[in-house]
Amino acid sequence: MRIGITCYPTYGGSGVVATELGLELAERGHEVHFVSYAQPFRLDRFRERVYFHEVEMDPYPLFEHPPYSVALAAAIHDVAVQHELDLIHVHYAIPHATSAWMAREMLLPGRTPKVVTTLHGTDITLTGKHPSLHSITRFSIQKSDGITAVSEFLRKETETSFGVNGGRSRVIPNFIDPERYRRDGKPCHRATLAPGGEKILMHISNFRPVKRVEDVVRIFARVRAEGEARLVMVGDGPDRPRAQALADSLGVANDVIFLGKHTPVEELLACSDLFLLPSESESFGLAALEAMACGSPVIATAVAGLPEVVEDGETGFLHPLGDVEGMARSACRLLGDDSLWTRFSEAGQRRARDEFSADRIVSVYESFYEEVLAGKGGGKG
Ligand code: GMT
Repeated sequence: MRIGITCYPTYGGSGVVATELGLELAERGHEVHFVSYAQPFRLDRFRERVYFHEVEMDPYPLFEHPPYSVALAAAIHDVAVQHELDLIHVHYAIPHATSAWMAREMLLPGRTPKVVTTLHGTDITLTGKHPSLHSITRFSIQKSDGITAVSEFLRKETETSFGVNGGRSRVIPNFIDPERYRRDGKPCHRATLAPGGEKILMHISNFRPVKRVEDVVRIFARVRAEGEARLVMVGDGPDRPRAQALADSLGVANDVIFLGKHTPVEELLACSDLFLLPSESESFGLAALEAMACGSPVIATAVAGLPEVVEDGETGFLHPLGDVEGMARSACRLLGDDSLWTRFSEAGQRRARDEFSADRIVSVYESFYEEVLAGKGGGKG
């Protein structure tokens, strides 16, 4: 198949999933064309059958708000014509589903690629709900030939908030490559991150308010009060200064390392003893899955799609939103009981490998593409 993929290219789970999917598809012999405003950050070296098309936009004083959605539509259209795409797969509905719809409308009948939209999270739970975007988001999702959501939670939300008939969308969860995400992955940075043999707690995100990074620091401060530990904060975003200030005021700043953006994350996760994800909402929680695959039990909130990834009492502990005290207690319990920790760590690795391996999930995407191309993806309307 010749497949176009559009995603946000910077840090963020939807871009990671889109890029890894494209790379896996290329490995399987498909031709993959990424179309975006910048090179997806995991597209870091030459791969056979993988192409990147940058969306060009000239700055112009009149464009206080540059019309990216339109430029993207034109780029998708041009790539579709030039490379005779069979299918365009867009990740994150806004504005990608709309641009894909525009591109398809521009094409000659009979030569139109099918459009698949994968919903990732805030496109449904936050931004897409805003009155200024709701009707066009709904329209563009409905016009897709195939719709996937990364969790059952998100599929239901799409049904409730956008009236997308449940039968029209398919749940295809996120995935990891178990060869890369593993406990014995090399190199190991434990000696650098925790030179005194301290336990390592880790958090990886884009530090947006939805991630509640201050809760991460509060949980850590309670754990640190009970024993030697270090917190490794990976990523960057608007709430980083607040988290840093809080670590200072709680007297734990010396044990909190703010690494900033860092790839590959699997190098870090392989030496994490506990992964903290106290998010307000998480339609899936790819970082939690990556942590589990690397043998790190997860302490998270029991919200949105997280219970579909982290099994409470098996691969981690889930707590109500804001229950910093409870999450700290669970963290201390796991860190203080080696056999419990080992059981959770092994169960997490097993679950990641058995349920969410790239091998398995990419095949599901391929079959879904086949269905869509055969006109069985749920239809438009
Ligand atoms: O929806 C977002 O906030 C953006 C998106 C991203 O690009 O990081 O994150 C969502 O998609 C990820 C990949 O499918 C999921 O693992 C995240 O849980 C999800 N974020 C939220 O639902 C807040």
